[in-house]
Amino acid sequence: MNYKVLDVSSVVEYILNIKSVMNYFGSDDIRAEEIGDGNLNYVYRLSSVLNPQKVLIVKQAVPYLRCVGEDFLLSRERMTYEIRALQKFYTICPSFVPKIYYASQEMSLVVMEYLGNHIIMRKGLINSVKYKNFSDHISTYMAATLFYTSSLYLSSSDKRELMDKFNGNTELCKLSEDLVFSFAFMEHETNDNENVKDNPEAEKLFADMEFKERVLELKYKFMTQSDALLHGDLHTGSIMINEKETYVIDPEFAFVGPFGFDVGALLANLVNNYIHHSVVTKDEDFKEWLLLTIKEVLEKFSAEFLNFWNQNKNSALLVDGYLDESALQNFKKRFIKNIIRDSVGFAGCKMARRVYGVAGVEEIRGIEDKILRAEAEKTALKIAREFVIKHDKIESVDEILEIMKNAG
Ligand code: ADP
Ligand code: SR1
Ligand code: MG
Repeated sequence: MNYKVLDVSSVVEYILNIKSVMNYFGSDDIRAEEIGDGNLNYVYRLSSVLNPQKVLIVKQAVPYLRCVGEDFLLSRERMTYEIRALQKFYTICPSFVPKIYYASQEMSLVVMEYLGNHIIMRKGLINSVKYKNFSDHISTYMAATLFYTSSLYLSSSDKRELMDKFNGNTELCKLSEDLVFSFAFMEHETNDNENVKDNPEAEKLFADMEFKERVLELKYKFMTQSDALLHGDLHTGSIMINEKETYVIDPEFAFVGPFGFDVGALLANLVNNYIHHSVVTKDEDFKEWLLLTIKEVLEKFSAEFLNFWNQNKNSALLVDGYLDESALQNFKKRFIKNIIRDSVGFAGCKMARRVYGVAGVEEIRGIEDKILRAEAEKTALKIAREFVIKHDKIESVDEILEIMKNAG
């Protein structure tokens, strides 16, 4: 079928002709509602009238950016990469990725499992909900997806084949290059200019050449370092969760990039939530939980990554027997420490871009009281700056937590 943008009625007509989906529903009494709340795409919840337990999600990319409007063109082929990434990550981590029922590149859509008992993690965190399995789940997800798509596991030809499959996601990579590393730190039409205007903190940020030079180094890493297949937008709005399970959705920004970028995105979003609770709820107990969670996520990620590496001896990088055991372990430890350092740097960029850039986060931009919002923004920029400037000297996770505690 030639591409067309679906709506609540045509999505049902479309789905009635898809055998794998109809097998799931078992009857044709399907109704749809649009539930998308993201920046880019349309998401439909399809359910059976007779059997309301039967529910699936249809997500379709449209040839523009939803949150800006039809004038901001963005190629719908981004869905091709979301499909490929969902499929790849599902083979690596089936318990953390929704099951796909059907996918069509032509229609730029995917039909997937409905996570009806889960909520977007950002919303839970804003309401001070603690998720006791989260650090275990997300550290396993990140260590496995990054390790098993890298040259530390794959052969040289398999790695290049993987890169070929994702190299075409150029528009979304460019969007991140612009939005995460550039526009939010200078005068730009896409910024939240109502807030930038006559704001001394914005002026200070835009004139901070020490910070901006270091951001440029991280941007260069993002553009050139092809370590592993990344989710590419791993914020807490891309995680659906409940007290037992954790799912990672929405990998349309997937590309082969630096190890630290996904870990950094997650860190940034947990820190932004910490700032929200420092400024708005003053919930010290929840802030403690966030600090502990950040520590656990980073330490468990490092341990799991090392564990996968120790279990898999041959790869494009290392030929078994090339280094003696003690040199090998030193090399691996230094390597993983550098991933954490890069993560801290990327986290700094990702936090700072949410302050004046086009897409804010609810924890900060959603604060209605102007004075409190300004306080949250100032704290975010303070932590972000330290993360960016100090990232390559970080020796332990505790130093990251100290930076957070000292700022807020
Ligand atoms: P976008 O690419 O526009 O950011 P998302 O993939 O983040 O779209 O989806 C937007 C929203 O749709 C999510 O925030 C979530 O509320 C809902 N959603 C997406 N996928 C699912 C799913 N598999 N199950 C339940 N809800 C989902
Ligand atoms: C205009 S698109 C803005 C942001 O939304 C996505 O979730 C990514 O974070 C992107 O940078
Ligand atoms: Mg999203």
